[in-house]
Amino acid sequence: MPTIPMPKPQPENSMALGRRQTLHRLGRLGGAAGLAPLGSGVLGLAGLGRSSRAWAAAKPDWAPAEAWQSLLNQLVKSKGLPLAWALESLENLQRQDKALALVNPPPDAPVIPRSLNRVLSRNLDAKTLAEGRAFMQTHRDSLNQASERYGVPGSIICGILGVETRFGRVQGSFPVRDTLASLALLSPRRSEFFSQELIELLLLAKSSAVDLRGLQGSFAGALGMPQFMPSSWRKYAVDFDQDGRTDLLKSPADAIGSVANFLLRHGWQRDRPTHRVVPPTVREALKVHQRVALEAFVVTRLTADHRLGDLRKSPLGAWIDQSEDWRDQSSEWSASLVHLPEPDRPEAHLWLAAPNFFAITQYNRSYVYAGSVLSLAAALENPGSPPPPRG
Ligand SMILES: [Ca+2]
Repeated sequence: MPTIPMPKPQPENSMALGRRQTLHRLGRLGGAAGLAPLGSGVLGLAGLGRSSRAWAAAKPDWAPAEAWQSLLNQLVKSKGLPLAWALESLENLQRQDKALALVNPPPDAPVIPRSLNRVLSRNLDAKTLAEGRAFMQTHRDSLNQASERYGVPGSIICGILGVETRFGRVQGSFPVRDTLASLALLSPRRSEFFSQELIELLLLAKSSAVDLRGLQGSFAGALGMPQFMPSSWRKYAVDFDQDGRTDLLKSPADAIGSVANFLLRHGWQRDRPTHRVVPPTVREALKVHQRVALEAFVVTRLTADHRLGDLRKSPLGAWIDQSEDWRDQSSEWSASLVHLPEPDRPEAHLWLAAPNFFAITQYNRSYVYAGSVLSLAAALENPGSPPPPRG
């Protein structure tokens, strides 16, 4: 997840934060009792003793006092963490102006229209394909084991790791703690989301060997080979090489198992197809009223909302059943049609999408993202295969 999940036009990021809460004894500075309630309009600095002075003194000079207090309140009151530990974890924060600018572009910044073709040309270049084939070869055993355990093919896992970080090579160079703190304390957009992710990061560091100080990631705080946000790391990462620690930064096996576990937990269905690209020739052969009839099966959300049985009765029915994979599926199974965007050609790409397509959109909430992952996966799975139809 190298990019901040953008909320429009598709639904908000739904990755729930980990609910696991650990109660700790309050630290020597007093903890929750030292923090004033939010919303009082008064920060309550006076008369609260050493703990208030400690958190006020620890505040970065660039952080608004109320946001700082809110963050500490969440850590200490909601999560039950020691104030002393929280302050130490947030010591010497450096404001990350570049991350703030990337998350909050100016209103007049040029908008780059989304384009499947452009994203495919970036993600299916010769270097990425060569790196991907080498990665698949080197980590064949882990990929096979993950496929066996979670039901997700190795090529799909590689598609995600390739699009996210070029198989771990490009993991981001933003200091994650300082980046999330800057976004939590200063970002006009989604500061609550980043606050929760910062808290998850601190909890992750507390419960594992992850060293906060040297940790680098994306401008939105995504981490490691699969670019998990801290909440996803805590919720879905697995120690797949069983060396006693879950390491998404350096262990390809852990990254492979964690991506597969994430997809399974977001609805991946073993041994089912993901999608089928509707070829332009098939669409061009349709009459106008048939094209209109297809629109009833097009979704803009992140779920397959139609019955395959109804799609079989649509003008695409014969084409769907040409595919053995699709012909074998029950009529009660779910599928829908999606348009993938191309500037000025809104209907350039039409894909038949199964629940597994939409599971990938839970990783990054975009049809273009899923299309890119699936196209890279297909290219890695079938070297020499023709490039995907470009609409
Ligand atoms: Ca491990």
